[in-house]
Amino acid sequence: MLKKFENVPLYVMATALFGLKTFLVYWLLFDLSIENPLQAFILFINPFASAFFFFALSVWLKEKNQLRLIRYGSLIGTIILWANLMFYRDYTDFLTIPVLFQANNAGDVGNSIFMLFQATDLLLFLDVIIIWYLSKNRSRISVHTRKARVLSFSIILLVMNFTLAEIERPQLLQRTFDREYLVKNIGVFHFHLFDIVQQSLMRSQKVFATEDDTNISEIVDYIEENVKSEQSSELFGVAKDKNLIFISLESLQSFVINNKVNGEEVTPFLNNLIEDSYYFENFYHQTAQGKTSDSEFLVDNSLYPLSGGAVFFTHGQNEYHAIPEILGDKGYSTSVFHANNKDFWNRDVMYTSLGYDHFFDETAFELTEQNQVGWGLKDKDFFDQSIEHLQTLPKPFYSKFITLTNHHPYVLSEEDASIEPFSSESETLNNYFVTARYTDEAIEQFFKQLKETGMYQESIIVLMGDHYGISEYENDALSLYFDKKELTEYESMQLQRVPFIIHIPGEDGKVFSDIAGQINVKPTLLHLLGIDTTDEIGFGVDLFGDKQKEFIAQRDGSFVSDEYVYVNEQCYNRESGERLDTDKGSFELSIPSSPCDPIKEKVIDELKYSDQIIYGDLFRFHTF
Ligand code: GP9
Ligand code: MN
Repeated sequence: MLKKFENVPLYVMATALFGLKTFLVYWLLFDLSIENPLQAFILFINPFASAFFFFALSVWLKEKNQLRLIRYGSLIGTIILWANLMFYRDYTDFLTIPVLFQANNAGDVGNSIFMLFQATDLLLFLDVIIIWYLSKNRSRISVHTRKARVLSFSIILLVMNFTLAEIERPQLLQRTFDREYLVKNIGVFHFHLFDIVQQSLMRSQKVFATEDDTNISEIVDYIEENVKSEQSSELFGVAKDKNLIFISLESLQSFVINNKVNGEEVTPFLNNLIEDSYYFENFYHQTAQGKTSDSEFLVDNSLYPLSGGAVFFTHGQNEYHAIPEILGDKGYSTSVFHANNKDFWNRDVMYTSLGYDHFFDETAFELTEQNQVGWGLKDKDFFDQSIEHLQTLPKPFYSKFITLTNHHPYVLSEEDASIEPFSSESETLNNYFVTARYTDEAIEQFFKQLKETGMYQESIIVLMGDHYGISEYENDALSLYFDKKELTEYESMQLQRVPFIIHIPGEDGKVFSDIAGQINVKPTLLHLLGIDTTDEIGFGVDLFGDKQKEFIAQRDGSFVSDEYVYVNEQCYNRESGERLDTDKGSFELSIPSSPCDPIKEKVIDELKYSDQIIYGDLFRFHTF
């Protein structure tokens, strides 16, 4: 029987053994959640695809080097896998370059490695021993005449793996999400390669920014001239020494506010709350691929997220001067509540850089079969379980709560649903209203509990939609909901409005109609708490101040100003939605101009300055 395998080339044997071992480790030793058959299939093929890609390279080498590549490749590969496994046992996370090179972390890792070693780990090296043994049999070391064929096959396998991964998670590599997704989809080895490439790109950009040639002073001048206002608002200090409770509303768009579905209000509690709160009806999200994490970044820093990827991932270890750090210096305790993996969006790392004292992640909550839906803990259970933790925090506190139930694909069990779904072709839109209502009820319950525990009176409560929930793919269904023939790009831009509500117990409510966006949250909130921001470097203004921003920029360069909406290189009148560009169909050689052009230039400049701060990690050179 064994005879049959005697002439199987060594690189094929190595692929089979190493691939199978890696798959078994993924399956049995890492706790990777597999949600559907496609994910299971990808998890199965990716270890073989990457092992084959590596071992098949040996066919290009001379006999001696073939042996070396396969022997040492399997040994080193196993050590990498094993190191990840030990790290995982302690951190439920995978190794990354920053983790390895961060001095304090490396110490931790080194220490714990001995404690995390298990005797059975030695079994991981079984295939290495077999490969070394097999490699003694010379007949397996074939001199190949079909090198190109082997190479093409290994590339096909790899492309198949990446294509399936892309189908499973569109934009997997650009958006990165969390390390678990990457490992599940492309395997731990390609994840490391990806990490190395990404980190080196970032590092090289940072290295070129040195103290001497940084243009931080140019940026400061720009901000002084174009962003900052002379006077601070009348409301400066109204919430001095109060707790700041910030609620990030998952995927909630403004169009559900004061709106109905099947004759019922979608968000009755928020509609009511707005009556005695400050409500900004023309407030836009400004996020890009980093979704929730981008909105968190905007809020805490008043800097723009990046045009590609999530800044939480790519620049999680930069120097920042964010709200939690500023409030921490003023004696606040600072925390985040969010019932998801701590490393989703690299939050665990970024929150430390931003200066949060504590992150109540998934492990701080009790999860059961009944209290989870979709992405995890249901919002009502989330707030209910959070209250106890909140009561233990030293006051004053700044605590951010990130809801989850109103997240695509908007699933909810019937007993939790209090309204009927909309009826259209889009299940996404239909159910969106139902989960939005559920979150509305969860917030109502949270307010009740805040009042019962006496925390309500001592706090200001800020609620903000993080980003859109209904994408342009659902435009047909949306136009049915709005009773319109179709939705233009102008209208899609207007749909990027998200609710922003500031509730100060005891203060009357007011609706603000000026254009506003997430970039303005930081100075607005700090001023309410009576904290001076003259020295801050950011691109937002106090929404209660005398001078408002001329434009609210989107990451792709589109924007909204008082008069215009500029989207996809078209200029529209903001009131009427009428297109204002000169006719592009004319044969004249003049460059088409539009009234949006002057603002367009400013938007480009401002985004560029924000990017420079992040890419160069410029706050390293600045004392606040
Ligand atoms: C994940 C949650 C949702 O923890 O914040 O992320 P999103 O997909 O909306 O960015
Ligand atoms: Mn989100």
